[in-house]
Amino acid sequence: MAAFSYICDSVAVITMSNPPVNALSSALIRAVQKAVEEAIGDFAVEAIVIRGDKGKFSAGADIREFNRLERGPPLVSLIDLIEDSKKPVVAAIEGVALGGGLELALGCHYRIAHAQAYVGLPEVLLGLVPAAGGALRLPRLIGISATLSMITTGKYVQAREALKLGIVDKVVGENTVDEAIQLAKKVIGQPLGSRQLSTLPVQCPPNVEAFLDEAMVKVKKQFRGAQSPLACVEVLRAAVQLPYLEGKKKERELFQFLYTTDQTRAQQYAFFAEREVAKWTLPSGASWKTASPQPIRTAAVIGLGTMGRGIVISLVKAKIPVIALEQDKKQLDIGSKAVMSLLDREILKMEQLGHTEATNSLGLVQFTLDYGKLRDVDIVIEAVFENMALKKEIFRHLSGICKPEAFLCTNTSGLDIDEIASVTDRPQMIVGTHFFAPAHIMKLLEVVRGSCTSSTSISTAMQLAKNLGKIGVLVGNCPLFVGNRLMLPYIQQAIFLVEEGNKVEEIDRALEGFGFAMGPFQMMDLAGLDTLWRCHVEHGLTRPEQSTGTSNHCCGSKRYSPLLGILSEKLRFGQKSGQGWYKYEKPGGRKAMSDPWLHNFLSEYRDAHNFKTQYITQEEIIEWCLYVIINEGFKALEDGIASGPEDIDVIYTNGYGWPKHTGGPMYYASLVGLPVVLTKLEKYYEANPDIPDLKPSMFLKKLVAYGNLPLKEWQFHLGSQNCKL
Ligand code: 3H9
Repeated sequence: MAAFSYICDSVAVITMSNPPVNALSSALIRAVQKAVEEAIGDFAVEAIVIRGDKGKFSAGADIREFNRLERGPPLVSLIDLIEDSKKPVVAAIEGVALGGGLELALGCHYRIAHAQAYVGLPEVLLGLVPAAGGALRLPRLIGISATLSMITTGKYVQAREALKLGIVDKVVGENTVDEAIQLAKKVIGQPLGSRQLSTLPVQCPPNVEAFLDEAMVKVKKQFRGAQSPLACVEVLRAAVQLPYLEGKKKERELFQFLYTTDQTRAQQYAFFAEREVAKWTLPSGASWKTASPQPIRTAAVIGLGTMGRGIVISLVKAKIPVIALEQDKKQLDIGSKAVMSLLDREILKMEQLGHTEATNSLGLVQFTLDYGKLRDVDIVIEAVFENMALKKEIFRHLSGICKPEAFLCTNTSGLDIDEIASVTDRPQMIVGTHFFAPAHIMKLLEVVRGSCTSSTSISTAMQLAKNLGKIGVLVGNCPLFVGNRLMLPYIQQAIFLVEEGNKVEEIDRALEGFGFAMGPFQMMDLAGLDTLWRCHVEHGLTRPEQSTGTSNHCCGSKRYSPLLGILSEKLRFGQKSGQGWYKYEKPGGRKAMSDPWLHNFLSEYRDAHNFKTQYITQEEIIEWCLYVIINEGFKALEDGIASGPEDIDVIYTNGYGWPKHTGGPMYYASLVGLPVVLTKLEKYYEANPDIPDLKPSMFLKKLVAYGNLPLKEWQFHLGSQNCKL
């Protein structure tokens, strides 16, 4: 676990070893503690270097131990032991120093980092606060403001930025441990007082109380409903107001309180779920372990609209050369300008983060009108708008031009992959890659398997997702796949509630209160009402004879609202046209304002169509809107389109703004209790038999019949016979 060896007679090098990320398990902490005590007690040792095995310092506390009763020897006392050592201790940081790993490094007197390493205090992402002195030592080193930004967001900081901030003393390109040993030797015998961070004053801005009050307001708004970012501000307040030892008590109290909450459990579940989804298996037995991804050295993107632009930037950021193709000169000019300006912004951001090589990215994009240039690329990602005929024409063309080994992907939000594959000479190499806008920022990639898609193609697409810094989730091929399939009933339900007299603002407020970054109406305005309407039309979800409102609100026996179409016909597209469900200061504006025109229009619409007004509470709004997502989630599991509840949760928390501190729709359902969800759905469906989305899924009923089973056991009752992956 931890070994120490002598180098040059005087420096003890302690190596932490707990693969794969040297997480600080109880056993590792115990071993490091023993090694440090030995080194301190050994007369032959004059300085100590602590490093991590296999190029990684440490990813912090062992999260797998969080659910166990054994809490092990506290990391805090190990860090205190290091800081109090009279012999200088140097941290040699390679790979990562995160959470408790960085806290341990902050207890060391000096820190040297490899240029590719990064550091951070991501406890907040697990619903916690740093609890081994990180939030107390860091502001003494880099000040309150920089610490606040790091601990409330949990962001990772690249070594060069860490150097600028003052977190590390030196950044090296190679031989980190040798450099650390040299530094350790150099400082032997020097006073360590100024290097013991806990003894230093906190660096504060002039009016620190007002600064923290303001920070609290901002954080509340930014992380709606999440407790841990607020607790992070509280820890910082303690760092400012209290002496170090009392601050430590407060830090412990907050950690212990958070540790027992549902939010922490939900966020830890989300952490492991994000890693589980990479471990896909097909009914044939092929899996992430058996299939080999093919290398992607070059790529092409077809279509430079919003999605295509973001996809090009994603590829460039992953250092993959891209050929970007448009259909005519005018579109190419517009698209290439937009890509270059996005790229400039991204390069600037990357340079500010210390990526000096970022400017080279400019040379990685080539724009063209010529399909012939796509002959040798390893992968093509088509990103034209959602139209089956157009997509088929493009794939037919690609099939004749691209080399036989090239993978052909379609960025579609829900069209049939098999139909697209059917026009090509290589259906086994056709994959759906559903990116989310803005594609260079959003972390989710739905990887859609058509009935012929090979395991190698899946493996390659999943690996590409990882290389792009995204989370790939494998889903089956059904209309709208998983994400949008669950989203549709949510949107429809929200619109039905408006028809019944509830205000768009109230519905948005209720869902934002639940933790969504924006409610359904602001989300529709952002996506574009015309785009959504076109998507409804393309997927056959509208009544063709009725795009304008008449008195009939049924499609067959199903309730149907024409409102999206009516607003689109009135050119109320949302943000882009300056008016939609809200009005905006100008076309393209972002500040949503309540629109009296819409309120009048809706009131006339309700009167004209004899809607009965049914105001409901905020709690009921949440239930009506979210339980249809959950219900559809159970149906997707039943249909074998998603392989497990974790997949749905990862899709929702990473692609649809579902708050991570509730784990995702399926985890949330398990938290509320499946019998409660079922009873409510039954009640709502009974009152609205014309809304089939409220009809409880058979799988949900089956699970409830077994009692309130924990989420981990759902899979067992699902069986694999239905799996469409
Ligand atoms: C903390 O430190 C609290 C303190 O304040 C003190 C309290 C007293 N523990 O992500 P990957 C596993 S809280 C256990 O696929 P990558 C992970 O599950 C902690 N396991 O690789 C996976 O397992 P498997 C604060 C961990 O290269 C494997 O390692 N620290 C931990 O893409 C590979 O992970 C964090 O929040 C852990 N701490 O990324 C750091 N970390 O192979 C969280 C990872 O079985 N970790 N595993 O699926 C990360 O951000 C990324 O994992 C890391 C590597 C960047 C390290």
